[in-house]
Amino acid sequence: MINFRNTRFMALAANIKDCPDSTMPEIVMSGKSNVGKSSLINALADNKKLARVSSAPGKTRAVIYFNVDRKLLIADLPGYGYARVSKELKGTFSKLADDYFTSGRSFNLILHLMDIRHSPSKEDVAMLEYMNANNLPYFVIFTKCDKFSKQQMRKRLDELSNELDFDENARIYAVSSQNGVGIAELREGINDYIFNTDNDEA
Ligand SMILES: Nc1nc2c(ncn2[C@@H]2O[C@H](COP(=O)(O)OP(=O)(O)O)[C@@H](O)[C@H]2O)c(=O)[nH]1
Ligand SMILES: [Mg+2]
Repeated sequence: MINFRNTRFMALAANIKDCPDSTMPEIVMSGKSNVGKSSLINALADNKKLARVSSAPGKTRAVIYFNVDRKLLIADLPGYGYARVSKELKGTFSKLADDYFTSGRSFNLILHLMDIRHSPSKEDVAMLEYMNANNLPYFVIFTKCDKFSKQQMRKRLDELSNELDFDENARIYAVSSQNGVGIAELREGINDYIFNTDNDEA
């Protein structure tokens, strides 16, 4: 099992060409500004000082890399990207995040975050379509679940699953970086997915 507590800042890349080469598996954080990407990295690592958490959306202008236990990279993308995901949405996105998915860089898994309280945005729907159409492996992470009771959360998850078109292989997680709900399950899910321990059981 990966020791997520052993997570360190690794590099910052303001340009797709500056992104470090790596031989390690890579996870990409996706989702609009303020959805809780940096907070989730901190929660996974159990280190509040690791990724900068901002209450002012859209501040991150670089891809920030974290090295997890020397076994895994996490790339924290700037806000929303993905202009090429949907032409009509062009202009509302950051070029750097867009480049990330279209430059041919390889990664193993996308964590696509959505706030459980909000209706999925056009960008969320476009991103899900894009990942489905391109067979990109992803987990859907609903964030800020501390805002709901368990019962509300279950109801909301049902609604969202009906509303959204998830790939049949995509796993769905409901988490809170604030009270820790779902974080241990997510660590385990990432570990199993990346290192295929699911397949070793047979
Ligand atoms: N209640 C609650 N607030 C959260 C949670 N995760 C993040 N936030 C808040 O949401 C805001 C944006 O978080 P941040 O991690 O910077 O989002 P990012 O822009 O996607 O990296 C901050 O004010 C966080 O404190 C959560 O699980 N619960
Ligand atoms: Mg952030």
